[in-house]
Amino acid sequence: MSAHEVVELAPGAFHLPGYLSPAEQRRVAAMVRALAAGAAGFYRPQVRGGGFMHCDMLCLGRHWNARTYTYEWQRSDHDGRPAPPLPPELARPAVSAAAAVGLSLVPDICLVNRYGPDGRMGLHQDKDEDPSTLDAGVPVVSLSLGDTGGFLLGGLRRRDATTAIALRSGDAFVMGGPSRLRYHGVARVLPGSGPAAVGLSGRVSLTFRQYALEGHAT
Ligand SMILES: O=C(O)CCC(=O)C(=O)O
Repeated sequence: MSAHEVVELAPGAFHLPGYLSPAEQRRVAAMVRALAAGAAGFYRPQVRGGGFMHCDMLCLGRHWNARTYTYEWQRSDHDGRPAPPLPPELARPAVSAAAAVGLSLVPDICLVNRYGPDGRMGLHQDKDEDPSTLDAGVPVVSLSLGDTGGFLLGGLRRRDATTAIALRSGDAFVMGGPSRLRYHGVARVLPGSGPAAVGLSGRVSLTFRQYALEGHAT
């Protein structure tokens, strides 16, 4: 039984408000700042149609190509640099958040999203991982830092109704099991709402994923 507050919004969809302590938020934020200052930092992905996403991204472990919607080792849609490795100590709280709701995640990918005051992300499914993990309902776990994000949780069809959830600095969100392929997005960011001590401007979300089950695709 988890000592943390857990709100189950649907089978397999869990909001864990305040999952990261203020000290943990500062630790994760410091790691994000260090990664952002590295050779392969944040960039603004350009999507298939030529438009740009409304957030910056930094992919760890594997790179998510915004033009092909596939994972790859190099940032071939940006600067060709290899995706930096995912540090296990960054992934640790995502593993424990999944365990807190009875799910198992061995993350090898983290997409770090950085939203400015006008940042948002349209409704989408996270379905570019290997079918072995999608079929098994291996969760995607997000950690939120900085400004509050207006997160939208939808259903399994794009047209399904959505529920709005405020994701505040320190919150974790888990989508696994029958909710693994739910549509979701970020409608808006509340500028200036985050704790200054975290030391990040805007909102940063870290979404941890497992590409494949052991023995499946490489
Ligand atoms: O920023 C968030 O909370 C959600 C990010 C997201 O939907 C994604 O990375 O697929």
